[in-house]
Amino acid sequence: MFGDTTRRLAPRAATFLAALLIYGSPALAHEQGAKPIPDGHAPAGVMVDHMHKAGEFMVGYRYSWARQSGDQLDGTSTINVNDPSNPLLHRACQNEAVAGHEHCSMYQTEMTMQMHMLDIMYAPTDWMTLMVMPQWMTMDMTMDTLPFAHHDMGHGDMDHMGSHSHGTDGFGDTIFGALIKISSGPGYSLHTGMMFSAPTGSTTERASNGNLTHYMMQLGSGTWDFLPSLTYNGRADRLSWGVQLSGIVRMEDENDQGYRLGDVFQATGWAAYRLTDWMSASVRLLSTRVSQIEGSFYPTGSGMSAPDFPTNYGGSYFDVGLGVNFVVPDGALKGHRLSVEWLEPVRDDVNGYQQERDGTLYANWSKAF
Ligand SMILES: [Cu+2]
Repeated sequence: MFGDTTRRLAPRAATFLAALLIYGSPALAHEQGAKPIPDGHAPAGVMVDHMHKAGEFMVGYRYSWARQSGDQLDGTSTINVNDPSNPLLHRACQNEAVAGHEHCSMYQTEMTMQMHMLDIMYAPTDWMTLMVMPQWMTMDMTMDTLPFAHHDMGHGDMDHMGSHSHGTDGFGDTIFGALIKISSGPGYSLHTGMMFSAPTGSTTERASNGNLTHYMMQLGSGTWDFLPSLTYNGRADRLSWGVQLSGIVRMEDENDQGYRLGDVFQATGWAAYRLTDWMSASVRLLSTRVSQIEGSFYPTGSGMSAPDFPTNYGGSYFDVGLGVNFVVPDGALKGHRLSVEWLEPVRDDVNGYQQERDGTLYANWSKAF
């Protein structure tokens, strides 16, 4: 029955799509006349940075890779794990609510987070652009036994556990909402982002022992989140610049697992110079503040390492970004954009005990129709 319907409708749908492609695209292609410029978009790591003209549609893909594999940090200072009195061993796993685990036995030696995001934009009018951004997350972590852990723990022969890796991957949270123009004129524009994040990412990822894994290895926040932003873009000839304030506000007290990730506040500013009609280079500064996790899913978490404790999350961070943007200015591939940016950590001031960051790579492709 459904087969029949499909057979009847499929040729019609194909004809309609072909007609849309043949007749529709010149009409939809607002950029046809004007040459697209590489710095028409912000550096790769900046989201919700630009709007579209009425009727324009954009499809984009965003990739990011971030790694922590540096020193173990206590605030801004480095911990020497080979010192038997180090706080990572003696204090990072202390939690008033938890009896029994006074010492950590494991510590994080590397964590990699990758994000694949679809970036779909459509502008029904000039003053509003709608966006949907589903994402896929992949996290990998390597842990090792803390030196001296076996001396004062009741957990058996810790020094035989050694290094081990674990990972999670799957759909992350889905971001959607609208960008609304506040003001624009020759050489500048100002808009606000009213975005939301739906908790489509899992918060029930488990470790091999069946317990829920670390908060940072879960694929989503588990809460409905509000992502407000304010973006200013300016340009004069070959130079362009921008400033963006953005945040993540958790709209629920806790998720199904009984905790809530910290709120996030970011301020970033950048400048880009158009070297040729197809390439621009950018410099960016980024300041990020992340609050501690509230609540806890302990004792479901294993509670043997710092990432199992809410107090070891968040902090304030400062990064410098270097990026390049490319666009195909004309020809068959006109309007295809590619941008790459590297964010180099300058300062980590962490809550509790965490591992130092190595940096973040962003790479985007997009095309507007
Ligand atoms: Cu766009």
